[in-house]
Amino acid sequence: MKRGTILAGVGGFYEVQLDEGQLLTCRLRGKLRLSKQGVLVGDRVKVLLEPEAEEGYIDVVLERRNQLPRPALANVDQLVAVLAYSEPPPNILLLDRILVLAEYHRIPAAVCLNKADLPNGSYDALQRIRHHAQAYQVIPVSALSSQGIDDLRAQLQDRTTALAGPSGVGKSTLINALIPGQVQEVGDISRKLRRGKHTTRQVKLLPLPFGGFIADTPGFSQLSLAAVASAELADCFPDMAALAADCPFRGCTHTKERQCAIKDAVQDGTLPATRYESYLTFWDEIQQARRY
Ligand SMILES: Nc1nc2c(ncn2[C@@H]2O[C@H](COP(=O)(O)OP(=O)(O)OP(=O)(O)O)[C@@H](O)[C@H]2O)c(=O)[nH]1
Ligand SMILES: [Mg+2]
Ligand SMILES: [Zn+2]
Repeated sequence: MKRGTILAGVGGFYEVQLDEGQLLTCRLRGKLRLSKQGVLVGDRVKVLLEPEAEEGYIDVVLERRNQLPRPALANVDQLVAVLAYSEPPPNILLLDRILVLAEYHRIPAAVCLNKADLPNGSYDALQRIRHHAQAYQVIPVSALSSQGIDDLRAQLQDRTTALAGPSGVGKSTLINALIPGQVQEVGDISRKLRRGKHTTRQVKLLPLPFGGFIADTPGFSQLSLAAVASAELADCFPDMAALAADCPFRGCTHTKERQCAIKDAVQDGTLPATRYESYLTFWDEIQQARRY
């Protein structure tokens, strides 16, 4: 039996890359077909090989380290939130939604700011994102000019990464830049924004030529935070969680309390006001979701 990673699955067939590098089409053994556990892209599996054939059977799914919902993806080492300097301009609330979901699923996160080749406009997007996302590494790149691509490559090497971000920021273009010969569908931005839809749909892990895997996760950023309990929300903001220890009230929600270390930190500039605004927005969203 050999070990491998599930790269994709369609209609009962799974594409598996064996640890030796070989690609196989596999079906599930009967007992797995019936199990509730299911099989996800990213799962580490043991495969039975048909002699002489390029097909196999998935016999065992090894224990998952973690699991992202919709798109269902297992064993993710990091989530990289992709934004653009402009076209579209950075959406801070959406960035925080991705970062909170990563924290909630206990997956390390980083930020990639793409389209560094575009003129910077009236404000410095990189400086603003670096200030806002202090707790995270921010990597400026351009998929078109290859600026910063080496830094991104170093961040991705030998890890399984899920890219998340709004439509049009250049996720597919970045993947094409990282994997020579790979042709991800790249969308015409104006057409896409009008449709409000993502060009990329199915979850698929792509092997990186320098080691590791990458997946595009379209739609991830539209996920709701309803599953997050209000009390857990502050823990999903690592920069806030560190400060919350100084709140005088136990179980402080950092919303209506008169004395609150988080509010003090916003006042004295330790915590970016934009981060706190995202917290309040998500807090309300979670409260609303509870009501139904
Ligand atoms: N100027 C510039 N344009 C870029 C860059 N990267 C991507 N684009 C353009 O941005 C548009 C959208 O790129 P995509 O790669 O399709 O964006 P995406 O994030 O995959 O979008 P969805 O698949 O809809 O989620 C295309 O017209 C790309 O050519 C970049 O670094 N600089
Ligand atoms: Mg795409
Ligand atoms: Zn507080």
